[in-house]
Amino acid sequence: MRTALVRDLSPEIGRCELSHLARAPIDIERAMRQHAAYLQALTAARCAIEQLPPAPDLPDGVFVEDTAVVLEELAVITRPGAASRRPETASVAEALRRYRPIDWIAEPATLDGGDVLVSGRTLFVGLTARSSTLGAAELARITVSAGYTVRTVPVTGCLHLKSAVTEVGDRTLLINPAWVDPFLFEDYRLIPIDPTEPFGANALRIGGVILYPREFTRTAKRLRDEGFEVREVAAGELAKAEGGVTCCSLVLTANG
Ligand code: CIR
Repeated sequence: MRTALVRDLSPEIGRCELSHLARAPIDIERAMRQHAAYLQALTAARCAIEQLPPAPDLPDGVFVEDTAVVLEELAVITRPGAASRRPETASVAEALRRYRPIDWIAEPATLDGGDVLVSGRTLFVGLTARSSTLGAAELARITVSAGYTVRTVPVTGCLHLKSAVTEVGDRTLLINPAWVDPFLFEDYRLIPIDPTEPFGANALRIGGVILYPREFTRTAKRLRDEGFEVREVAAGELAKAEGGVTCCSLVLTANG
């Protein structure tokens, strides 16, 4: 059984951070319905849902992925690149310390969980406006004794590394080659997104199941043709806040 840490949507989501999208009005009722359906999809994928304390004053608090990197042996609490998001981490640390020893990315380094792609013992870290080389170095310092290697990856055109590439199967990545260089992952099997669906590289793998945004039908077909079990979720409202399907949960298993 897995546990998914999640947080309810803030009524202030309309004031979220935005980097690559123009601000578009978010229908809060619709966003809440979609978030509830996402939680149901997590439950159907055999995750027990654990709610973090509501944080109505933190517009981006629903995007819990950015606040921590959860590994088998420990959890690393991040120092988000956007100052407005730093108050999100304390409650996540409180929750995670019941599951793992925790450590912290120290000032002045910055790191967003959305920039950390965990693949076995390799931690790919996207270098973005949110995550610094110091952040990658901090992550390396904290995790080296547990046997992890950090590899930094330049990212262009999107918010986070995991906007551009996510792991959908063992040694298999779903990738938008316009935003991250595929040659950096040459020892992986790569599935490119359909070029008409640039935001389609963010998929949430839970065991043998892929939770995936409903609107990216062409890339979903590619995944299904490759043999993956794709479960569609409606994620359009939070996409206006630059959130994808990985962003709204921190999934823990007994083994990592
Ligand atoms: C932000 O800009 O920080 C939020 N509006 C969106 C964060 C999305 N998180 C993620 O991709 N891991």
